[in-house]
Amino acid sequence: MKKITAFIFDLDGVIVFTDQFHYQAWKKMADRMGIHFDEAINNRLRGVSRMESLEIILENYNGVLSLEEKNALAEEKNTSYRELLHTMTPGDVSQDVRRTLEELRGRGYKLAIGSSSKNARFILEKVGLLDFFDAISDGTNITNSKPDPEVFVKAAEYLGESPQSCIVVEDAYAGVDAAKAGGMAAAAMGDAASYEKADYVLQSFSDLLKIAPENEER
Ligand code: B16
Ligand code: MG
Repeated sequence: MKKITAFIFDLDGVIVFTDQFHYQAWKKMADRMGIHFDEAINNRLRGVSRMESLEIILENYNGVLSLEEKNALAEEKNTSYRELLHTMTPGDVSQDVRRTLEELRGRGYKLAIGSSSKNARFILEKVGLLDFFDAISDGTNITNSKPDPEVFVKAAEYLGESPQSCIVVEDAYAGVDAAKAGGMAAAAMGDAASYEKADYVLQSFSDLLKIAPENEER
């Protein structure tokens, strides 16, 4: 097994919890359209791109929409979502997450973001982490979203590391699948913690320190 030299973090559900904002914004659009939408459906949207999320929501819509209409709905949702993101502050990143990131950096690991979101940089700026990571791979630099490995493969590339040297930290089944498809190890938390494909299960974010040896042991 290759030595682990880097961690690639999913954003929503791992570093911050914007899933409730996604839910509220999609719910507002779905209610206006008379489409049934609930938390169970929202769970299926984890790690999935905006347009693919819309397609999942439209499974409950009895009608046919043009691409322009779909784009308008995605835009409507994104506008509501960004209004909610504006309320975020550095306080939205827990002490557990901040301390663990600092400790991993102190142990000499490279740290990257691997998020499907086109709003990733905006979110990172709001919580004061935009300049913290060594690389950011997000929805703006990929053509295929999770479970395709592209976002993580790009993150490893930007870091100058081989996929086998990286551990991906994910909360979504699609994200764990993406990591494995990219040849990386996957540490799962939250929704994905019960996924058998995960190599590590995290009860808390700081559990990462247990799988990240100190410099001298590496
Ligand atoms: P946006 P992640 C994902 O972020 C979210 O989990 C998913 O619900 C969302 O649809 C996707 O980003 C796209 O987000 O509309 O902001 O481009 O978990 O990959 O960090
Ligand atoms: Mg996520």
